[in-house]
Amino acid sequence: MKRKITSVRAMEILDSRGNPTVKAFVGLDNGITASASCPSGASTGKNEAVELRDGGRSRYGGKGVLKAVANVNEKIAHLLIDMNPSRQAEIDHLMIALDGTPNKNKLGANAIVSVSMAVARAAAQTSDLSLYAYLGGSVARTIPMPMMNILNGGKHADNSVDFQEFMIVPVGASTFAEALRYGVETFHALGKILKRKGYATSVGDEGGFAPNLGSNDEACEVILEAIEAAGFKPGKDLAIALDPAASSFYGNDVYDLAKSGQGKQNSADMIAFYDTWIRKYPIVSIEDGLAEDDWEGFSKQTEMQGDRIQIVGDDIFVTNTRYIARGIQEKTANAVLIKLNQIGTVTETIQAIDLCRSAGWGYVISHRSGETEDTFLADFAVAMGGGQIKTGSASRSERIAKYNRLLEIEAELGRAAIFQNPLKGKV
Ligand code: 2PG
Ligand code: MG
Repeated sequence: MKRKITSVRAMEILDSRGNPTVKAFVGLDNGITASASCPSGASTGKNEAVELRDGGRSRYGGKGVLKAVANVNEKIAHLLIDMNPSRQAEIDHLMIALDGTPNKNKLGANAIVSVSMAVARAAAQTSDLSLYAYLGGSVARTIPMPMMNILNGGKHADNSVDFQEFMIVPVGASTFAEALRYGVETFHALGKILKRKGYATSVGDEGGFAPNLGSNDEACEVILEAIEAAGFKPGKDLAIALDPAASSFYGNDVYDLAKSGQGKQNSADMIAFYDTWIRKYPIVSIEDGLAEDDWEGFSKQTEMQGDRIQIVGDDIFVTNTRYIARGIQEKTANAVLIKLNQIGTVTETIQAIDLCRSAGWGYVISHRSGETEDTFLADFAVAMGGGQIKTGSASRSERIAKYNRLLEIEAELGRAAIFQNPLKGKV
């Protein structure tokens, strides 16, 4: 029997940084109501779809989202009432057309994406399918390899580390549950090492430690020490992935490593710097090693290092087929970071992933630094089958919620679950 949407509404809730965000609810004529919440970035790409905030100073320092909430309640709701919730692409395109701008600045990508995700959930529930099976089909069964950000710097932490994310990738594990345990044990070992060295063990926005280290190199050194202290072999059991988020320390053609005091560098210096690190440390993936405007630098890095490691574009592609298509043409990278709220609908996000697949590129499904308890991401990663997810460290419930959901999915799939290292040959 065909189902109909009977209600669409939204409310203002808080994200993991205590900033307002949108939660949308979609109700159906069979009594099912599903909800979804929008995450929020700190190191945002300049071409991302617009997160509509109220401005002014009277509420939440201007960060309120009541305008976006009103857009759901007063505009989007009328548009979607009586529609069949399984018509995801049509629903998303109706919202895109109602907004009418190239970057969703009228209704707000935060309004649109929350509804888009809630529609998918409502349709899944009404079909009696898990979200991953609804979006990925009944053969979706690849559990993603986690990239766990156990040391935070850049814009995500008030410390002396320029690079935003130092992640561990449990490449030697044979199941997701085992991979998670490798990561968690290494995270705890890292905590003990930092404490012994007299560093702070408070955590950053994504749940990784945020110590005031002497240099960016020291971050890799302490992680290697932690991998060994936890009883694992660096490069064999756990590898390293980086997200320097270089747009955040780039300006006037210069990369300024100001937080660590390592000075100003040009694009070629940065590539040479990564080259040294790739030789020295078991690095399998570098995301945004260069800035979003440095297309030439990105291509150069891919040419020089793309056969040895995964080169991921985040700020430069913003999950947008327009920029990914240019990237494929110019050989800018060999993988894309995928964030639903960067583009604003489930349909467009899947289009971006399809483009990656057609080019033979990798894709990593990613959280934002500001998250909620919503676990949509975990199901989405399994549905898309790319085998990679980035969803933070081994602390902070908004990160752990996604890992716990992946544990559940792996258990639900039982013997059918596939877990493998998508970065084989990169260490
Ligand atoms: C990134 C993300 C997530 P933010 O740069 O990849 O880790 O950070 O959400 O702040 O853009
Ligand atoms: Mg990034």
